[in-house]
Amino acid sequence: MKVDIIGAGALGLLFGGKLAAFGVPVRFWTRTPEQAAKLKKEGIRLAEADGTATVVDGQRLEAYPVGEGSRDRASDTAEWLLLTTKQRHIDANLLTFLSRIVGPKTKVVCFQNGIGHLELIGNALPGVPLYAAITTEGAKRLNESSVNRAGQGITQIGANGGMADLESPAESFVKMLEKAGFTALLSKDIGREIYRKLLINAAINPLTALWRLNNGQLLENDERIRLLRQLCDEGLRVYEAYGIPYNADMFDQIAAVCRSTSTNISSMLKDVQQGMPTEIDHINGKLVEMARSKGIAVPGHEMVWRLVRAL
Ligand code: KPL
Repeated sequence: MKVDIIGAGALGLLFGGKLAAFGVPVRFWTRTPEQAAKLKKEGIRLAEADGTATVVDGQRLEAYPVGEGSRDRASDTAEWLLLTTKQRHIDANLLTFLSRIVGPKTKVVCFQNGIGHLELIGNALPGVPLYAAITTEGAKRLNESSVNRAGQGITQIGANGGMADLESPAESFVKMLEKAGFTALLSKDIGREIYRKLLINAAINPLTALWRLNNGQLLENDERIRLLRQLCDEGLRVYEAYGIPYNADMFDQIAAVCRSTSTNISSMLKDVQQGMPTEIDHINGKLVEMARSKGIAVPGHEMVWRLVRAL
């Protein structure tokens, strides 16, 4: 069962590295030729949260820059394609590239935060089975070929649109992830998980990025908690208007994520610190878009969206 990993950031290296260590043939598609060469030369160094480390020999990996030789390799298609890039890298070039490397047996799993990408990919790859992955794995890329697993999380995989006939292949993928050392499960309602994660990210990420705080510090004073709650309540009003199901304890879930990842910095703060564009448009921007088209006021999301864009 060959696996393509598109995007060798923290998540790509973690999933690709552990699958390769377990013996799955893994092919990385990187953003730069330099990273592909480094992975081939040095392999992947993967440190677990308990301090143990594994090195996956580069000889056992395939690695190419995105775009290179995709036509030649079209006959050698993977069964699973894990899209582990950030949303902002899903552009016309990447979509064209994906349409060239998928084969008749390829199934695509999207690991992005936010919403909007599944529609883009679904339109670019008609007929290709599409899954979403929601993961709480914490990983930190140390350099182009090494990654630290900050903490073991849970990865939920579900078919986009919840199509029942896509469940049985997903079961075998989930089993493969489990054998490779992940806690994974099949979700029959991944849409609900996507929106749950969207609101967690829409509340935590912009506030940590604007105030330069780690996730746990959001709970350290009443003013921060009040804003966190405001973002949560506004988001739930949007979900109500669209009939998107949510649990009544959504704010408690957000607070629980702040506590369980208290010393972590959010991916948005990380992007800001590295001077990279953030995912604000795909997270709060999408919520604002949804709210506007139903005439719902979401002043908190409007404000953080503008402020983070201006950073
Ligand atoms: O997913 C996250 C992110 O940083 O993007 C959270 C859950 C907020 C953890 O940091």
